[in-house]
Amino acid sequence: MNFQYWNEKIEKMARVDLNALQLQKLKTEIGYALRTSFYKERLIKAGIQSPDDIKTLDDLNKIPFTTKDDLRDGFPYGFLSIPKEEVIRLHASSGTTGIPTTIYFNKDDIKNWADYMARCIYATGSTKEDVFQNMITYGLFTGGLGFHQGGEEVGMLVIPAGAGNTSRQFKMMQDYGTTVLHATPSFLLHLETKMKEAGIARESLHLKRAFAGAEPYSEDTRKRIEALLKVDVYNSYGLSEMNGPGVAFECQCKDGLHIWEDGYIAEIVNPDTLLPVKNGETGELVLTILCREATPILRYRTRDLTSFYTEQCACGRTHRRLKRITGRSDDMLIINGVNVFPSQIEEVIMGMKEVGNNYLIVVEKDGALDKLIVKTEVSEGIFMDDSRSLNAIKERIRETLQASISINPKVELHEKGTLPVSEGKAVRVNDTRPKDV
Ligand code: DLL
Repeated sequence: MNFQYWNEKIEKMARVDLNALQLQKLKTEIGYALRTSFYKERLIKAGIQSPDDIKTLDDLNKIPFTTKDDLRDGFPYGFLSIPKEEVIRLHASSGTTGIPTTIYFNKDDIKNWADYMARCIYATGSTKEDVFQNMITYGLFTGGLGFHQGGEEVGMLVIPAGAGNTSRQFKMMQDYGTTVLHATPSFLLHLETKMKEAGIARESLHLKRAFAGAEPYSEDTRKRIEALLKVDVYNSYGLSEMNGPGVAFECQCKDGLHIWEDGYIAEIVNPDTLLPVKNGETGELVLTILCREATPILRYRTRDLTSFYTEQCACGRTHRRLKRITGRSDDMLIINGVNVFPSQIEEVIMGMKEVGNNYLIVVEKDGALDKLIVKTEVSEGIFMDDSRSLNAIKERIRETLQASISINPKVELHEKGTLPVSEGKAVRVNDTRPKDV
């Protein structure tokens, strides 16, 4: 394979040099943090009065973790480290509480973010020759503008298509000769369903690759999208608190996501003890940003569960790779006492050829007990009036799920294209149990 690097010197930097660079940038970031009302108090309490109190990377351990609640408590300006007139943009995510987590950027912060995004896009083999259709929400959500700037930085022709409206998306792909797509994995699957419905021949399109992220998905889902749309799919990870997309991305090897360690310090901890896990073990990802001045965030608990690969990647990049995010420490379902992650269910069903492109997990109370219902669409060629084969399929899905998650679910089959599709991130779980139980 012919690998290409956006910034070869940094991407292939020796570990000692990378660590030295991290230390230097961490000290700078501590300087920014000491200017914010939130961290000033926290850091001084932790014995850090100035950047010089950080002597080695291990001194990071002196700094308390930051949580989403802290960011909300600091709303609106508790984390701002520069005068307001230096701020040129904000992004925000609202979540369920109504108080938005708001991240501010100055000019250099936006430049840095675009540069990391360009690094990600270029690592997939994309170049200025590509036509890039960015089919994700623009606005306060970081996915739209984040990828947009990165694509422009690479020099691609960027189409700011936004999310939804599949027929318009197909028209743009045909009119402009789109070669690269960006969307959530659930939207890419939906697109394939709609493409068949609209009678659009794959050969009439010029697609080569797709970037898919912003929500968890399994390796089988990747393979499915690749087979259906005939594109290479690259996993993209990020979160608004750390700019948005551009934190970690797959290279052409498609085997784990390189986390850009000159921009982020990554730790993986046990979510209960908050102590580091052994290298290669799964735990919660904790991130410290090293590439933003306006809103420094130190040791942020992402809640995302992952692990580090222990070996270096074949592409020659030295920045460590994260395994596909399997879920969040706060999205685990407890069903009659058994723990299950939605990603485990997806992993089973997306590997079954009878299952179509969309599914929904419902959890209900059935008397005193919990009931798990897995609703899936059936794949093409399976007819809803053939009750004998439908029953056999249901039984096969039920048995396979039970063997894997130790819960006996009820399985419901739905016709292709009939389960709800959301424009943004897919809503995969509907837990209707009363919250106080
Ligand atoms: O989703 C930023 C983004 C936009 C990433 C576009 C990639 C592409 P938030 O809305 O703040 O930001 O959501 C962040 O989404 O903590 C994960 O739980 C989840 N997530 C993001 N990417 C992935 C991925 C954007 N590739 C939250 N795999 C994160 C699994 C992901 N989960």
